[in-house]
Amino acid sequence: MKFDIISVFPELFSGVLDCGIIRRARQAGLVDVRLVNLRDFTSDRHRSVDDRPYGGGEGMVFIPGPLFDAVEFCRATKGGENAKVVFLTPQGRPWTQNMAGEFAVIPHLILICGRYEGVDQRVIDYLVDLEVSIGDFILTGGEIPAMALLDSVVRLLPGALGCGESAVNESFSTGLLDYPQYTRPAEYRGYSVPEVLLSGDHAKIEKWRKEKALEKTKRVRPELARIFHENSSAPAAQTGVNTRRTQWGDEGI
Ligand code: 4GX
Repeated sequence: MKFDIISVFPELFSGVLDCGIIRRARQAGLVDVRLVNLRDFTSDRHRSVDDRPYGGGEGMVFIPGPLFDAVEFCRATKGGENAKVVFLTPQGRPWTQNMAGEFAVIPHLILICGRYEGVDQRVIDYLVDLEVSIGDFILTGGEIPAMALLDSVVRLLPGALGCGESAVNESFSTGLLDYPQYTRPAEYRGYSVPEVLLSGDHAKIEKWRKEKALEKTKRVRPELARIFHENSSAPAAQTGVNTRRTQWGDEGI
């Protein structure tokens, strides 16, 4: 899988690209990430990427020229004609684990990281396939959202996780939050591990974990617990990553 990331701060990505599972996936050739500096596609003396908004108002907006040229450059690479262009923005579709599963089968993604007050609407209308939001809060730019998207997709690529790491049996694959985990020592500063986990009774352990997961989900994410209950009357709905109906509706890729 290939990612092109368009940003005015490509250096922000070195941490996530050069550590852990993403580094290993890159070394194994599972993913190829190219950082594209938007300023390389400017045409004036000051290398400007932004200008003041028509109609007035606070702040600056990314001008269309460098973004159109940068995306055309990314597409010009062999196989890139069909790349999907994603813009990270609080106005986007909320990112989910299901979307990560659907993105993991797309051969080439181009991620556009904006700054300031946003980008010229023509970029969104004529260049971007899908706007994605990583949550209802405002960051200083789209780089951290792009990292979150990249990270959640790369770990789903076949072979990206090691033997001990599995993407199948975790939160959201069950539709619930995770049950609590414990490891040694069995007692630490007087705090002990729940007795049932030391019992060796696997049926009892499984029942306890389900109860804990449901209890936690009800407390922290009541809306998830409701969906879980609706789905458990139709069990086919909860199978795992990348098996569910698309959530992109008419914005579908
Ligand atoms: N999930 N940001 C985009 C620039 C911007 C401002 C206004 C469009 C309109 C974000 C998020 C996010 C910060 C990325 C502002 N673009 N992106 N940037 N939350 O906060 O995705």
